[in-house]
Amino acid sequence: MKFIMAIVQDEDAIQLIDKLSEHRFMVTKMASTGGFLRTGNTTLICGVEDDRVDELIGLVEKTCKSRKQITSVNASHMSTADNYVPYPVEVAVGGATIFVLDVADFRRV
Ligand code: 2BA
Repeated sequence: MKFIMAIVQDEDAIQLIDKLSEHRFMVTKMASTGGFLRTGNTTLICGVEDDRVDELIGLVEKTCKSRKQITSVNASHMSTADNYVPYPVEVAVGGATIFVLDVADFRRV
């Protein structure tokens, strides 16, 4: 069995959960925050049998879209503590970041 953790954009999360449920995957949704953009994203966790990992990842790939976001970065070389100069930077946020971990034990009690 594998433990899959997928970090997706909030905009895709509900559609992805619907798709996963339709295909009879068990899923838990957690609200999360990206360390770089400091904006909300969604982390989905799923326990799946080894032979269904590719099917699940295929659904994530089909459903989650890459998007560009603008974020403000501090131009430290141009600013001091009293002279903060943020400038906009475009960042491409991926469709999903997926971790696949081996499960040592799984129980429902
Ligand atoms: P954030 O940390 O908010 O990152 C959003 C996007 O900003 C990233 O998209 C990447 O394109 C860019 N980015 C992140 N850190 C950067 C940096 N130090 N310098 C320049 N650009 C940077 P994704 O790579 O698609 O990541 C989307 C979200 O997935 C991330 O949101 C984070 O919440 C999570 N994530 C990605 N890789 C991860 C990892 N190795 N471990 C834990 N979480 C990860």
